[in-house]
Amino acid sequence: MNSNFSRTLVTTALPYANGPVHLGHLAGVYLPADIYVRFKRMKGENIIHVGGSDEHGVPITITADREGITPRDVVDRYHRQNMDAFERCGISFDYYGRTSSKVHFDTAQEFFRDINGKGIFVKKKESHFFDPETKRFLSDRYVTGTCPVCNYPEANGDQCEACGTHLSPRELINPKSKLSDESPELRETLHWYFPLGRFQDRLENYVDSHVGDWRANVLNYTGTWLKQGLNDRAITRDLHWGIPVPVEGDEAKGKVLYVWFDAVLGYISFTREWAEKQGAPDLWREYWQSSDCRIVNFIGKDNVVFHTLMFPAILMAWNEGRTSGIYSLADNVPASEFMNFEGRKFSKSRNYAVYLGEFLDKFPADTLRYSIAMNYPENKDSDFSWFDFQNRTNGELADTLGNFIKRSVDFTNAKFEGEIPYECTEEDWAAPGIDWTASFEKLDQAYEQFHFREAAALTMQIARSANRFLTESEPWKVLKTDRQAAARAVALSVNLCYTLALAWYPVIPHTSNRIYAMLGFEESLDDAIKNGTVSWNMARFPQLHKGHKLCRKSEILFAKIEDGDIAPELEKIERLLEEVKRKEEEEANEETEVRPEISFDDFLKVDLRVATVIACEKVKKTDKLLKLRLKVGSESRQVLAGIAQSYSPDSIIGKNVILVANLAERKIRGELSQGMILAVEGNDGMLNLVEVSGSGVNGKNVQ
Ligand code: B3M
Ligand code: ZN
Repeated sequence: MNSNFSRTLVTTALPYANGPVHLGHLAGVYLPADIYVRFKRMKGENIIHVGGSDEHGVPITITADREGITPRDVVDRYHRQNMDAFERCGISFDYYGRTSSKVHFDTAQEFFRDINGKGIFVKKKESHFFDPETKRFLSDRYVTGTCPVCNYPEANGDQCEACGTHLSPRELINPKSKLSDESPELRETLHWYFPLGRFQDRLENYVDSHVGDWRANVLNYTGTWLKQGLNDRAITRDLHWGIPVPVEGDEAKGKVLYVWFDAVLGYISFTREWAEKQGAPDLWREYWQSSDCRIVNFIGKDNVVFHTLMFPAILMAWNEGRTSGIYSLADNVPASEFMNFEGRKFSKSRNYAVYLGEFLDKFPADTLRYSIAMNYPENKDSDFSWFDFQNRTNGELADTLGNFIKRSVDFTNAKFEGEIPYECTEEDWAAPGIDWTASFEKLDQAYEQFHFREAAALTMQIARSANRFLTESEPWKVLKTDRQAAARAVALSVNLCYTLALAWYPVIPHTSNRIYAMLGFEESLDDAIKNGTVSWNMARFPQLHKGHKLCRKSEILFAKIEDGDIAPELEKIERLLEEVKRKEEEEANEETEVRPEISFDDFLKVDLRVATVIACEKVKKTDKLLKLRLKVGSESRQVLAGIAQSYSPDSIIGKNVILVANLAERKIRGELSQGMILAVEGNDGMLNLVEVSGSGVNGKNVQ
C-alpha cells in the first residue's frame, strides 16, 4: 500500500433521488465524510469530496407511477431537496452531480462499450415476466404474489417483506403485475451479465491487501461473498428509465443499464464534471488514474459488496489490456453500521424517520452534527434520541463550550477594551492542564483512522479543560488585586477560544466560523482555511498576541433546548410508534382469524412426521434460508426453511422437528425442498421451531 499519496478523493454513496435523506443517512455517510474532508482541508492537503444523486432504478419509476408524474419530476424534486438539505447541514461537497447528466451517460456507456468490446460480458437469453396489458417487461419489483416460504400474499418479486427471504419473481405463487393486476406471461429476453467470477482471484488479492486497514464489517461482508464464489450478475434491465444499453441494432432495444452498474461510475462522471468546472477538463485523471491519489468511498453497510467487489471488477475489466488510462481502486471503503432512532430502525416504508431538511427547520445544524458525531455508528449500530440530543446540546455545547467562549470574550471586551492584554509564553500555555502534544496526536490519529466519535469526545475534553481553567483562575476577582494575573488568564482564555474554533471546525464548522469572527477576524474561517492563512497545526499553540483586538461583540452560540421544544417531537414519535405497533397488531390479528373449516378427512390428508435434523447449511446468497437434511424413519429429505436469522446451522442439528411430509416438492432459489417444517413466529420476529421431546419418536406420525 502506498501511504504517501499527495491527493485524496472522497466519495459518498449517491442517495437515490426517490425520497428525502434522513438522519440515518447523515450519520452513516455524509457527516463522517464531511468531518474527514474538513480535517484534511485544514491540514492543507489536496482533497475533494464528490457526491450526487442516484437518479435511476425501479423505485423511482414506481414513485412516478404512484403519483402520476414522470420519473424526471421525481428526481428533479428530490435532487433539489437533498442538495439543499446537505448545504444547510454544512456538508461541503466540492461537487454534487446527478446521474441523469450527459457526462454521466457518456461515461457509463463508454465503460459498457469498452468492456463489451473486449468480449468480457456474457449474454444470456432468459424468460422474464411480461405484462401483456401494458406491453412491458416486469422487473422484479413490479411483480407481486404469494411468498413460497411463508405464504405472505403480497410478497415482492425480489424479496418477501414478511419473512425477508430474497426471491426471484418466478418463485412467487400466483404472480401478478403491479401495473395492471394481470397475471404476467413469460417471454424470452436477452440480457448482458458481468462475469464477476472471472475476477475472483484479482478481487481476492485486492481485498487481502487491505486486511488490517479496512474495517472488520467490510472485510466480513466481502469475505462471505468471496468464499461462496462469485457468479455472473445481470447488468441490463428491460426498463424505460435509465441509461440505454449502447449496442447497435434491435438486440438492446428498450433496455437500460442496471442502476448499480451506472451508479458507481457516477463517482467518475462527477469528478469529470468537477474538473470541467475548474476549467481543467483533464484534472479528474489526477484523481482516478494516478497512483498518487488516495480514493476513499464512504458508504453504509448495505452497500459494501457493490463497492468492494462490483465496482473494482468493473474498473479491472476496463483496465484489462491497457497500458495507460488505468483506473485506481479505492484505498479504503469505510462503511458504517446503522444509526437507529429512539431504539428502532429508520424505515422509509413505515414512514418511521426524521428527515434532514425537516430537522434543520427546527434546530441548528451544528447541534445535530455534534450529537450525531458523538453517536457515530462506527462499528456497531447506535441510537439517536431526542433526550440525548437535548442533553448534549444543553450540557456539552451550551454549558461547556458556548459558556466558555462567551465568558472569555465578554470579560475581555468589558475589562480590557477587547484587546489581548498579555503575551502568552510557552510555559503559560501549559497552565490549563492540557497535554497539547498528546492530545493532538490522539486527535490526528482519530481523524485519520475515521474514529469520529473519539475525535469529537477528545475535542470536548479540551473545551472542558479550558472552561475549568477560566472558572478556577477567576480573573473577575483577581482583577481587583492582581491585574497582571487577570491579564494572563484572559490572554490564555482567548487563545483557547482560538484553539477551539480551529479544533471544532471539522465537526461544527458554523460555530467555528462564529467564534473566529468574535475573535476579531474579518475574513471567514472557511476562507482563511481555503487560502491557507489558517491551518490545523496552529490550534496547538497560542496565536493571538498582545494587542490583538476582538470584534467587541459576542453572541450566544447555542440556545438551550427546552422541554417544550422537543415535546412535539416526542409526541410525534409516540404517534409514529403507535402507528407502527398498530400495523404490527393488525398483522398479528389477521393471524388469529381462524381459516375456513375443513373436514376431518381433509385434516387426515396432511401427513405430519417427526424428523431429525442431521445436517444443515446456509443457502448461498440468501439471508434467511437454511438447507436442512432430515432423517424421517429410513428416509432422508432435503427441506429449505426461512429460519436463518433465528437459528445458526450448527444449533439445530439433532433437533426433532415436525415435517409436513406429503407436501408437493418445489424449488426455492434453485434448490429442491421436499416438505416443510413447522415454526411459530414470536413478537420479536424470531422464528421458533416446533420441537418434539422424547426418545424413539423419529419418523412417527403426529396425531
Ligand atoms: N443509491 C443505494 C443507497 O442509497 C444507492 C447507492 C449508490 S452508491 C454508488 O443506499
Ligand atoms: Zn415470506
